[in-house]
Amino acid sequence: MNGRLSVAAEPYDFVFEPSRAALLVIDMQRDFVERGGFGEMLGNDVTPLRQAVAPTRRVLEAFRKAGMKVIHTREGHRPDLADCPPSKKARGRLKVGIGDPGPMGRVLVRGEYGHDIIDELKPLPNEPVIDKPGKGAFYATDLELMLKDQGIQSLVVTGVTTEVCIHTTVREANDRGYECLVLEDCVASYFPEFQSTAIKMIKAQGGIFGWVSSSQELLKALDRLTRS
Ligand code: TIU
Repeated sequence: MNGRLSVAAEPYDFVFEPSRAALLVIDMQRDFVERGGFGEMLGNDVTPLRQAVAPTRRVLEAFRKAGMKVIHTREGHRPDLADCPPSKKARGRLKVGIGDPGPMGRVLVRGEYGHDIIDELKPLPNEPVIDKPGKGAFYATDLELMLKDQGIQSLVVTGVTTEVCIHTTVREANDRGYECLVLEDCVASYFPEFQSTAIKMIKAQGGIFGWVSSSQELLKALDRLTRS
């Protein structure tokens, strides 16, 4: 795992050291990706999010095969909702909102079936899962400590949703000095127009927040690594 890898990306190639990189799989929870969860309670059709599952699984498997680090996140709250801002609970004036019983258990509450990660992307025991109360994965979590302790500098970012938790996390990471590669087919939005605009916003202005590539390009690079 020595030497740097280069992935064809926009606005230019993303170069990283595999031993100092991690795959971030953000919020691939039933609550966002399946019917009857928080995403649907917000008024969304969840089907566009399913498109990210298969490519993300291929990338996840490639990271595991290469012995590279993987970190998962889940958005949600303590059962007593003590870490849920009242403003967040009230937002949207939902009939069934955060903490209320839904078809997959209490909405966006840790320990409930809906809060957990979908079976296709189930974390392995050696892959940390960061429980986050906000949209960003750095806010009120130990993610930054974990990245520092493991010498991670580069993040390959996948998950949902592109303009909400992906953007917030990539912006937080960028401000902290991490380099982020967002895989366009491994992130998804409930809104097609937000998906394309959010992707453009990341790579515009010389890569103002990060780089954008595809699962295919990333897999090509990892293939070179595992063959060498
Ligand atoms: N609503 C929406 O698009 N997203 C979220 O509430 N959370 C995440 O993006 N994970």
